[in-house]
Amino acid sequence: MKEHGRSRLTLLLVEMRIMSAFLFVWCAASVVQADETYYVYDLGLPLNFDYAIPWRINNQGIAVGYGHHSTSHQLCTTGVQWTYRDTIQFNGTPGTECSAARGLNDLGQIAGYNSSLPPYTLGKEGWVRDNGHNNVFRLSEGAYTTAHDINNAGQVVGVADLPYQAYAAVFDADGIRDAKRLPLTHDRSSPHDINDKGQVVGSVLLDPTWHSFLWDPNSGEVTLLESLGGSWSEAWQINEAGRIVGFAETADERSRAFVYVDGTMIPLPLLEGYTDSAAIGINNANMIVGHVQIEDGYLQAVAWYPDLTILVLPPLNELDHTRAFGVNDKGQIVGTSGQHPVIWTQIKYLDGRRPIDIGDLAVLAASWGLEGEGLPGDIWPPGGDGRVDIRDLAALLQNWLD
Ligand SMILES: [Ca+2]
Ligand SMILES: [Ca+2]
Ligand SMILES: [Ca+2]
Repeated sequence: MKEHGRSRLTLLLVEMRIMSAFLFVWCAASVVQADETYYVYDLGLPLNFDYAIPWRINNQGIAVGYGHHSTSHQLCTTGVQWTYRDTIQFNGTPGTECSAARGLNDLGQIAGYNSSLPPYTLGKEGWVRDNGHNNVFRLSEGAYTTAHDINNAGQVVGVADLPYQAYAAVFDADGIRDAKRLPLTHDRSSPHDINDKGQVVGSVLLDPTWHSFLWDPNSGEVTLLESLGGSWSEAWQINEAGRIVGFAETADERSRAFVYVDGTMIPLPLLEGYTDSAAIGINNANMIVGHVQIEDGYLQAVAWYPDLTILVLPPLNELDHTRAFGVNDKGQIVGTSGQHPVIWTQIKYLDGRRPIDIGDLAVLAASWGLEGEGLPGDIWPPGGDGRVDIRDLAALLQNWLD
């Protein structure tokens, strides 16, 4: 009976999800251009990985994140970089075999860290990968150090020392210098993002809950963000206009995605039937990505447009949990579908009509094997690579009858 009850519950959840997807399509039809759609594309699990998470994507379409190798300790991850052609794994140094890549800039410099196997006796060391070389550093001799993000001016943010303190420093040919620490008395803190103006956002543990902070390391000014009527909040990314996204507690103790605009916390809309949400990424077009969740259950990746309308991002496989983490200025989104790293990209229907079908295949086939600029079938990688080949066909087929 129990089994039966559970499967009925699962069925109900599935039905709820399908219904909300329907509701969405119906509601959003007026705001999403008919000739545009979001494709989902599998970035590929590195060999022998159980899962992989692409966390951020830059304007060149390079994504970085981390995953778990099946033979590693369960708490040990490996940093990964994806381009449209291949993946690179970042191996740690002796004694710090685990790694993660967390942020990158448009020059292709990547911020990350290595860590030892639990119980972390050797702690962590930060690195900036520049021109294929990992420049490993600790902020002070022997100190626990991580790197979480790097901006286009080479400013790095991370956590250093014990207890964990947020820092901002400059990375250049001489390594890491001019480190500044978050000027607050607190138990621990973690910065998550820095923009090109040098503004830093993250979370700080105070009395005794987490609060979002906005910090300008140059002036030393710190602003604490409110929650959404509850007690805690976490800030995850800031764009060049100073808009901040994250999630915060509501008065009814739920987690809710927010965008902070000119000093005001704005809760982002939920989908019908969902109780919780989180916003993790924002680009300079004010597009926001994250997920909505049914209480302790279904995770659905979404994007919020600047007018706060909500777009459901399609899964690789029906019923996959999906999450979105990063979005670049071209609107390319990275996240996960099930255990797989994915990219969502907006491209046009080749034949001008939904769905992706034989009409689109015919357009692609007409330019098959050709090379040149602006070929109609050149849909992959996003923006085209001047060739219509098997990779373009694969991108089309993965979204057949979308
Ligand atoms: Ca950044
Ligand atoms: Ca079509
Ligand atoms: Ca192509």
